[in-house]
Amino acid sequence: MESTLTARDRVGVQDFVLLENYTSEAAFIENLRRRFGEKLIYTYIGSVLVSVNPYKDLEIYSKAHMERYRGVSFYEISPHIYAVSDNTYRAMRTERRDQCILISGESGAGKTEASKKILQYYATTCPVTDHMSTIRDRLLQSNPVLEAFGNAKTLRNDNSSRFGKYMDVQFDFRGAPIGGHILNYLLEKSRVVHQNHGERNFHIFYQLLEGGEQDQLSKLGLERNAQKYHYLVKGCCPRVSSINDKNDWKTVRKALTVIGFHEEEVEDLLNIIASVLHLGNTQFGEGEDGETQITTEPQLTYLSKLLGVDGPALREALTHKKLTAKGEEMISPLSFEQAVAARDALAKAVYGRAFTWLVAKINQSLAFKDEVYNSSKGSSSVIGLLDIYGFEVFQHNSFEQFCINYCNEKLQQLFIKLTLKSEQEEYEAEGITWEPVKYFDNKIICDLVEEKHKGFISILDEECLRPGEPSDISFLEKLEDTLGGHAHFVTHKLANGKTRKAVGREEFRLIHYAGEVNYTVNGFLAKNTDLLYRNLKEVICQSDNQILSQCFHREEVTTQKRPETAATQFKNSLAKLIEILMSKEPSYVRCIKPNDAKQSGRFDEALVRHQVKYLGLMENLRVRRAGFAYRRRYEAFLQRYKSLCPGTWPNWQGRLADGVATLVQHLGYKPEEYKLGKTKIFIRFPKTLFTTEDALEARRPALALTLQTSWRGYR
Ligand code: AD9
Ligand code: MG
Repeated sequence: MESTLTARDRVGVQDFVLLENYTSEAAFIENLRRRFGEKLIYTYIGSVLVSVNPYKDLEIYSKAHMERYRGVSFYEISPHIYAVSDNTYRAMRTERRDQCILISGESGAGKTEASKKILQYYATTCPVTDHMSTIRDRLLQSNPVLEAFGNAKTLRNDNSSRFGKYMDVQFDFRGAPIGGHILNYLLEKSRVVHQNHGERNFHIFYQLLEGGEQDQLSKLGLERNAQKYHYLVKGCCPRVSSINDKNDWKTVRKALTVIGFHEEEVEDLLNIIASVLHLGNTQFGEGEDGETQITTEPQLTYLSKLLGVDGPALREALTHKKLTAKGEEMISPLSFEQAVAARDALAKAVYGRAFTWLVAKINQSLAFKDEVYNSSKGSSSVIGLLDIYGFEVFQHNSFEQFCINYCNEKLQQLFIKLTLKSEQEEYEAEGITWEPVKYFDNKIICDLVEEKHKGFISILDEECLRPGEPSDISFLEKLEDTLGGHAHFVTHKLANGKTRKAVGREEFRLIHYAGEVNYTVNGFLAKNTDLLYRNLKEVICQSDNQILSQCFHREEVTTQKRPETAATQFKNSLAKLIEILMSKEPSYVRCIKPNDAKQSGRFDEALVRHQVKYLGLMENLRVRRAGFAYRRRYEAFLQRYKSLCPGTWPNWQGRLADGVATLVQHLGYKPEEYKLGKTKIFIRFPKTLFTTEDALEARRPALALTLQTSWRGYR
């Protein structure tokens, strides 16, 4: 293998663990900045990969690059997403333990790109047979489909994932991919009916309009012009220079075929997409008696055809609601605003459920088929990839940010627990005394949100279900009553009766592990109940559209049971996710966005500093450095330094541990500088290692430079 080491690779330290001044945030950021300046976007904290989005193609993802990382240890080669992919894969194979790679970072930091690169690495480097190539192709092709339906152009990212995603890739005993499964989290449904200025709806709408064939569009009653559709122009941004909707449509159509969608299913799916657009163009006005009525007849005709429902029933359901009072059903007309809200709720529900259906359908096609892979029964392992929204703080933060930040609290807790656990386990396995590390345990914030009866979500649910007239403000008051005085919950009211200016009257503030966030309480109740009028549901339940009839069940309208609220659903799905992750061995990729302008070569220090904080990287480094800065297996250590000691040169014949002991005694290591475990040497300070490296270079300058290791990169 050729040497991968050049002078450029030696910029800064390749592993933050070897920073002299490891508690200094400034030194941390300076190291990132210097490396970024040399297009070295990857740096480790131990085995955690920190990645800075380069916003340009660095040509470091070719097949040749992949080959270079196969079977090579972290310390032998410069940091890369392929190193993490490969190490995880090898750990899965050799230890026969399920793995997961957790990718985090704020919007636009490069999470989705990272997850795609990992998947491509496996698709390219793992062995496959004919059967398996189908699964491999489907795994790869699930991405464009999910991105079309679940991603959108936002101010922060032209291809922003508007849902969280966890994907299991299943491998057989030979290490070949044989199946997959996707879990999706909290799609941002509100985008279907509204987009902020400069943002778009989900890609699929624009793709269909740009790329769909003319007769197809005619059948759907659509015009090839996004400007005509209210739901597509709220953000005044139907076109994006970095996006080619027409080409993307072709990719998505092909991907749907590869995944195994039938033509009828694709047709049903497109009918739903088109019906959302027609819903957006459905207008209401006042009839002669002042009642709300639909004023756009052609839309209604298309809607009943595309949704496969009875026209008059749909008309009535869009303008009336059904109430049950004292056991009797009553029909009452909707006001103009209520009708608009009912229409939007229907669009969101139909789209949201179609997305869930899509994921289920992809899962069916990725499912591990026992009868095909009979031989590998019972011996498969899994690598899970988590690409989920990072911590978010905007000018205005609402229910969505609350859920996202709560999710990040849970993941941070898992991260701390697992990092500490693996440190502790390693020390114990090596027979070295475990030195407890002090850290901030954010369990207190997780409890604040999710505790039964007195936690945030319980209070929210209670208020949503309360008879009478619950409102966002009454909810805020309840929060104050129950959580006031909690160290991590603050409102505008101060204990002395005065007002805290930094928090508005309709806001509350949570002190997250990553910082303080003010949330506007407006909309919390509505978003949590996610209400769709019962009579609209009844109409859709009878749909001829196969997808809709699978998504809307009759029991929903007949049962007295209230559906789970959005927050509780999210809480439960997060609990399941944490359980899944806990059962696997984790690796981490922490993504950082270098600037807000999506520009290459620009490193905005203040912005990066924020993210270093939100990602808890300093804490991570502190925990990793608390004991020993560096550890290395005996054979690797001996192999590298044996030439520095006559007693170990040219070959040590005895026990490895004795060889290392002889070597470090000769090098003059002091007892407090290192410890010898069962299979590894632990070095407390980076300086010790640097001195040894200097000795090596002084002795064999030419040789040291040609060794394909990254040790020299640590300076
Ligand atoms: V969001 O939370 O879904 O809004 P992500 O997923 O973190 O966000 P994404 O991976 O979509 O961000 O990256 C944003 C853009 O940055 C991509 O569309 C690329 O243009 C760019 N990017 C990200 N990573 C790389 C990379 N390794 N090399 C080159 C990259 N460009
Ligand atoms: Mg993404």
